[in-house]
Amino acid sequence: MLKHKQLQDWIDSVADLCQPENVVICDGSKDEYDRMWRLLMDAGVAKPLNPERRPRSYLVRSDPGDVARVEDKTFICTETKAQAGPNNNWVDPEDMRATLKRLFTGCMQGRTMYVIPFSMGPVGSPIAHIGVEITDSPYVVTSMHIMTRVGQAVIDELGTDGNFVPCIHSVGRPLTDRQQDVPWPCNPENLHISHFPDTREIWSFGSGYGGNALLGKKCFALRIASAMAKDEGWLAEHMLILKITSPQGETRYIAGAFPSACGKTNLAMLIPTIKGWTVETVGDDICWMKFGDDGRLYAINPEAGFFGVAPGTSMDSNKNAMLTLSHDCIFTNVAETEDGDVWWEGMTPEPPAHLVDWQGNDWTPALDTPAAHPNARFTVSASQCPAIADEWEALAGVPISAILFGGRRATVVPLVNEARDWIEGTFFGSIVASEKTAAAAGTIGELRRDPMAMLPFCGYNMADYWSHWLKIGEHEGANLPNIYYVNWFRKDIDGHFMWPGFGENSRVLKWVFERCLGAAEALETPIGNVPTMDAVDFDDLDLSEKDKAELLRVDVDGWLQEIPLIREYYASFGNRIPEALIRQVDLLEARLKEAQQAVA
Ligand code: SAT
Ligand code: MN
Repeated sequence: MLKHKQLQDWIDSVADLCQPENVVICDGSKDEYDRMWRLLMDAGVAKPLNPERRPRSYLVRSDPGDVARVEDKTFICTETKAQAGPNNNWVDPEDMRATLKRLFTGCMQGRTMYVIPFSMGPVGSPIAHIGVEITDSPYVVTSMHIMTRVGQAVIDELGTDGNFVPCIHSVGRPLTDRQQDVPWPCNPENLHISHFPDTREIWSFGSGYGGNALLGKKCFALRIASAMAKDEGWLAEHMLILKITSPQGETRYIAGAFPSACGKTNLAMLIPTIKGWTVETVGDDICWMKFGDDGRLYAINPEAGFFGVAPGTSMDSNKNAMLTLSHDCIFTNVAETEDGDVWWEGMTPEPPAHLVDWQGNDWTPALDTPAAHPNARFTVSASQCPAIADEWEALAGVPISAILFGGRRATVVPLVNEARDWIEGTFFGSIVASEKTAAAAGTIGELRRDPMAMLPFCGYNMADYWSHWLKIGEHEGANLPNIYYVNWFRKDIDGHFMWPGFGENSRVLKWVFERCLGAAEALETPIGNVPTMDAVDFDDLDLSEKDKAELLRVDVDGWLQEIPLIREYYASFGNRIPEALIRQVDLLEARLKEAQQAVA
């Protein structure tokens, strides 16, 4: 019996509903972790990797029908459809409860129900929050051990009446009549990833993979937490957190939101190419920020591990990640080498001559299928990262000096520009987009908007979320971070990337850092403050003067072409769109027209 009556009652009620064979309260111990792996190996879903190459590491192959987050089966169940907004799939809470009751009744028959008390953020931090995940998947237990803080310390922190977010997960495959289990049980036909932001509940059915099943991550730390943050006056964001230190030993913390496939993990673990500067990692995916007494925003990484995309990760693209993965790591859906190690596309310039692919079949480079699934993942403790900052578990969090927003833009958007104030910064965040197609010169590719990189992760109406951002800006005594829009992905007319990216992005971080100290030069332009040519450290870079100028150019015509697209996008949110953002578009348009006339 737990001391926390509400927790015990909830566990009992879920057990009554799901009818597991037995119930285990997880303690987060090494022993428990090893026990889960023995179960997974017996089930034939996991195998240990060669201990001489990857000590204490495992390879897991999921069902080929369960390989990624499924956004069209992800639901936000608020009282009204408008509260969920056009950015979410809404289902009436009563209807969803009826569906879930049907699905979850008896769904754990023949299985063990694991109860995982976990903390998002260091236990005892005022910025952290606690959840309890119930699951019938031992793979989820092992992953939660790495991705969150699990165990008795969390139960102690909860005391007799502490708050927790209840997270219920089932793979949705009861084992009735001693039926033989499959290696990776799942139920894709009945997939439901359901959130109830008002009552702060998560119910996930049918998938064992990633964010569908590790409910602390996108479900809690973003969708539910964004709703909590709105009510309580803080921010739950899809952002990396990094620490940058100058040659003089001055330190600043920067957060950054980027849509997927923009190199967020690489930026979080970047190795600067400019002399004397260092970058360290605080977090690679999620950032919770609350106001400190000094009016600054203090951030924690609520996670304890990295759940990163393996393909494309190499000693060139992200050395720190590669070193992090050298031991005590879970690999899911990567390829296996002949000597019992792992491989994925992009890890080495040439693939090995023979592999076993992510589905367990023989693979050679002659085949035109990928050896690793494109969404193959590593799961690894953040503490193993050679670049992890000492204060990554600081209870008070770290004070954020700058926030970066960025998408993949072949055109229009310069390397970096700075918002004049928080409102303009919120505006920048709201219009973040990536171009779907590599645009030809002079045209804009089709834009996929991903405001604040939160489109799949905001647990309520995006327009209300922008209002919340604006409200944060009005916080009494606030001393807010500067906000920047960055773009590493500009292309020239021949379609080549103009900016080398990766470690060279440290040059932009340096300018941002110096701006925060009031040191670096900028020109006030229609789109905000853009660095002067001399203000960015381009030393020793193989870039022509023309390219440098182009990277920093304010493309007045291009921006003017975007104005109607922004208006159209805002209009899709109806009258919930904050006035202040419409005003930003008006002001931007007026400034651009003025600039256009000045040239003409
Ligand atoms: O599977 S996760 O949602 O955790 C990862 C991602 O899609 O970004
Ligand atoms: Mn993410």
